[in-house]
Amino acid sequence: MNPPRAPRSLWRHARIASFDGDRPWGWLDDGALLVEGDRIAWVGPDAALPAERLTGGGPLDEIDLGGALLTPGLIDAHTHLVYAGDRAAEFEQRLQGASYEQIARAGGGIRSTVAATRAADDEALFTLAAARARALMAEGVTTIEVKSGYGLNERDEARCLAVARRLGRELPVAVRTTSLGAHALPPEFEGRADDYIAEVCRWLPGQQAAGLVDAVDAFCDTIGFTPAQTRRVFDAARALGLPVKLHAEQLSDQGGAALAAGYRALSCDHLEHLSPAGIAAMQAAGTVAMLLPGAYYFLRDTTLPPVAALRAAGVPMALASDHNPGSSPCLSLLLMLNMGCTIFRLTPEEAWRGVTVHAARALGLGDRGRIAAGLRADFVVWDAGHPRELCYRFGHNPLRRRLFGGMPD
Ligand code: DI6
Ligand code: FE
Repeated sequence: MNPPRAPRSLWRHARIASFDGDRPWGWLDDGALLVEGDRIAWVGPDAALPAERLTGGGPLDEIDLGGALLTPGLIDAHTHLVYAGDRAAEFEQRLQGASYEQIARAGGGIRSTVAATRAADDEALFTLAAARARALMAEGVTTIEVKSGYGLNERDEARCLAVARRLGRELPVAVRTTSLGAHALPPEFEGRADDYIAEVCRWLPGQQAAGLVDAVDAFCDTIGFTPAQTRRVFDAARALGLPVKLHAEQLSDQGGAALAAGYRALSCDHLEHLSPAGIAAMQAAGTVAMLLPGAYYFLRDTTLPPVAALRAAGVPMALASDHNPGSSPCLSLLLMLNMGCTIFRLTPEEAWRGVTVHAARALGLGDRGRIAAGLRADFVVWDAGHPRELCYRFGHNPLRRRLFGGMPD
């Protein structure tokens, strides 16, 4: 049996921010969008709608948007969505003066989430992750990257990746999975980080053979892994033809961004302590800078990522929630639009490109993140007149309709 085809639909009189082409915002003042199946068949000025495209080809559902804003579906290209438990008590400890690093070194932090995740069964993990995914989707997200990294053994890493895959099968959202075994050292490997890295490398072929992994990530930092250990993980990924990305320069400058750029990384993420050499290497490699204002805010960091220098170098910047229980328990990409502007001083258009076209690039996906003929029909209609309004307000969700592959929610 053929899967049900999404109906043909024609969306008229929209203000469209397409992020396609050279115009600011890819702006169309009175635009129209024709959807056929799961693809955008045509987009352009409403007055230029080609009549011959509208006849034949089956029934056409026509919707007059009356000047409402239409944008690409949002892409959250850095999340740790699959885990159990929470870290509210750790939050309280931090309020009393303990630092994120001190808590991690004392065996709390990521390790406490690992214990809770290992103890949860598949169904519980799925239920928790699905609720988080739905919260993101309610704000217009249509593609989510999901990392492992709270299993930290062969079985539990594979379980977490399988839960992420299941999200993509059972919810109307696209999921890209990233294997992050090199997130933290599990307690059973205390003092044996090199042995643990050998394990992480050993798991990758099996994860790939099971169809569980689209990319490989690591946490290169003083409380994570060294550049040499990161290199071993990346060599294992490269041997399998898997793209890499890196949690780089979050708490200190380890030269991780330049290292990752040497492997043509899709993205380097966090980057608060990024050096000029790191920027130059990312620029040369075409690596996306993934900015995560939620973690910066929640850890009360004081070193800003070098946004002006990234901009001057022409490094594409993406924005993501970094949803995780320790450093960014945030389920709002709209809030990241606001924080990207207020805290990181992105322009509203940069912030928007960060959750659309540049986020797609950070996932290696050329078929989404813009409104253009031939791309996936993942788009959102907002009760707003201009996308800058969504950067300006916060704690406000003006979503009217979300379309995933041409199918309305
Ligand atoms: N950096 C982060 O901000 C998250 N992971 C990482 O490498 C935090 C993960 C956690 O604290 O649970
Ligand atoms: Fe992260």
